Amino acid sequence: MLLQAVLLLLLRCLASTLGQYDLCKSLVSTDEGSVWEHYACQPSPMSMKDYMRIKVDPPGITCGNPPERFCTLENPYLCSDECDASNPDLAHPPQLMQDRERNGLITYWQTVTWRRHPKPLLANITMSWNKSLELTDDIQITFEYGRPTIMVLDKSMDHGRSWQPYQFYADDCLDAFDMHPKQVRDLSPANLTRVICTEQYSRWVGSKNDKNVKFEVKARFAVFAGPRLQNMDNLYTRMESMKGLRDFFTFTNLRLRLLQPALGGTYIQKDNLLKYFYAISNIEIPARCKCNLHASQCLLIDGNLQCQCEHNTTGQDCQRCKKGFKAKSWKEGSYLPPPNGTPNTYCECNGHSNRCSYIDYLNIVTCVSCKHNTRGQNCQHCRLGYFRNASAELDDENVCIECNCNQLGSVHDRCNNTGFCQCKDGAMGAKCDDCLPGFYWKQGCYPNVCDEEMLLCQNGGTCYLNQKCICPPEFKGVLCQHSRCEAGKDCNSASSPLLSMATLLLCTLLTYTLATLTHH
Ligand SMILES: *[C@@H]1O[C@H](CO)[C@@H](O)[C@H](O)[C@H]1NC(C)=O
Ligand SMILES: *[C@@H]1O[C@H](CO)[C@@H](O)[C@H](O)[C@H]1NC(C)=O
Ligand SMILES: *[C@@H]1O[C@H](CO)[C@@H](O)[C@H](O)[C@H]1NC(C)=O
Ligand SMILES: *[C@@H]1O[C@H](CO)[C@@H](O)[C@H](O)[C@H]1NC(C)=O
Ligand SMILES: *[C@@H]1O[C@H](CO)[C@@H](O)[C@H](O)[C@H]1NC(C)=O
Ligand SMILES: *[C@@H]1O[C@H](CO)[C@@H](O)[C@H](O)[C@H]1NC(C)=O
Ligand SMILES: [Ca+2]
Repeated sequence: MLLQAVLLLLLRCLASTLGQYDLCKSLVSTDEGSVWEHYACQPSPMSMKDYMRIKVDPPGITCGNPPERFCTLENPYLCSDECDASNPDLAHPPQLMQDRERNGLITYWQTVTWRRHPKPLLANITMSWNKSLELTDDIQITFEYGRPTIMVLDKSMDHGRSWQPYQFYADDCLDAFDMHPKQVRDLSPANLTRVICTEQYSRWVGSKNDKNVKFEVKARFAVFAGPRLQNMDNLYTRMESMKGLRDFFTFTNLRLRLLQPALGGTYIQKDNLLKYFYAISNIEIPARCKCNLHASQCLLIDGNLQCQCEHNTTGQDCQRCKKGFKAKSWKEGSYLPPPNGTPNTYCECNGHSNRCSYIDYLNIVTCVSCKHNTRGQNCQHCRLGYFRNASAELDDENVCIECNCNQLGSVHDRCNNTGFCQCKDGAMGAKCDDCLPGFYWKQGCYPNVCDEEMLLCQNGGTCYLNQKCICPPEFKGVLCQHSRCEAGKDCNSASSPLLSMATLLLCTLLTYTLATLTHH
């Protein structure tokens, strides 16, 4: 009995040192045998510099091609240093920002010097992972030879399609960005996700004193979790209730925009521009893969980080249900209730809404603002004017397809479950944009006036687009069935050069005869 209690205690102890949300499931024994119990889970933090792809802009910004001399800010007359891209010992390529340094040897990427002053010296460093990540600690960028006096850290959450500023850095925020300087410790729970400009990492302190520029993550966590992050449950609870909070720490790409190099604490000295440049020896990005609380492992597969999804989810970020689980629909896991969270293996709104509302008088919970053209209590139907895509699962964004009924040919813009519209008389086809046999299309379907079968044009007339017979001059009528020269009618009025000489002669003779007869 005592042994069992000790064992249990040991297990609890182990679990708490492992940390929360490390396990997606565990086997527990019940009266009915062993069953899996599922929990919310997330992968451990990693050093993401090992997995990032770096791109430096503009091309030609990296020093050494052609080889060039540079000086230092502390001692402007010490200009012996040289950058030469063709010599491995003197080259400073971008990958030296993410290497693992050995034997205390600092390796760094370096740009050309500011010889083109007053044209600004600009450089962009774009870091991509092709994976959603969540920051777990401070981003730290280490600058050799002084930190920039003006720079911006940007982030993208959609693989570089759109970008937003993450933090502004300047030795004079008001001057550089027209923003009042702030520090992260000025932030309160209400404005924690505000984008600030800080002067903390841009002022000149001597190039050896402080080389680091940070994006503070721990200090932001501390606003909710306490100064030593002892109360992470509180942070996780806030992550659930403040949607923007989790997104604030999420990214797929980062970009450093270097706008002005270190100046050594004085004005720009135009007679020695070789001491102005950027040099970065390391970019530390502690983060974890975002797996929506459905994976505890994230592995490099074919060069890309991928969540090892549990809870019958799949996708790069475990953002979908596995095939064969379409009855259930995807939802991200929840940190709540602590300490194990909820895997949320079922969602009522099929992924088309993340809001539900309780309707008092009907006593039902219903989804609100169903997206992707869906409707219904569980967003399980298609909106009017749309029909169900048979090859898409219920939680697919493409689940509803527009009916696209032809406005002129159909009764209304709705269709049945296979996309067939309801046609007006004479119209046919799935979209009612075709006519039944015996009808012709002219902004709708109209019965044929003439055709090749029942309604033949007579007396050599030709049928024009089923709309009318084009009759020879001597015939008229809808089907050219009437002769213009029938007795008692004046066929001369239709005189035309096409009339044959013989007909003309005949008619003249006839008229003459008629005239003589009536004069009698
Ligand atoms: C850096 O990126 C920004 C935003 O895309 C762009 O406007 C700017 O021209 C880039 N600068 C350089 C030096 O490529
Ligand atoms: C990004 O990752 C996805 C899924 O892991 C993969 O299919 C795609 O090819 C990757 N793209 C690039 C450019 O590596
Ligand atoms: C955040 O709110 C606190 C207190 O409400 C205020 O003192 C601080 O200036 C605000 N910070 C920013 C960046 O707006
Ligand atoms: C995943 O599917 C398997 C097989 O149907 C099932 O036994 C298991 O309980 C499911 N897991 C979750 C978390 O729903
Ligand atoms: C139907 O759904 C499939 C699967 O998502 C998608 O590839 C296809 O484009 C959809 N069809 C239409 C017409 O939207
Ligand atoms: C939709 O209408 C078409 C044409 O009237 C019909 O053939 C089809 O069976 C209908 N489909 C359904 C699911 O009602
Ligand atoms: Ca390095």
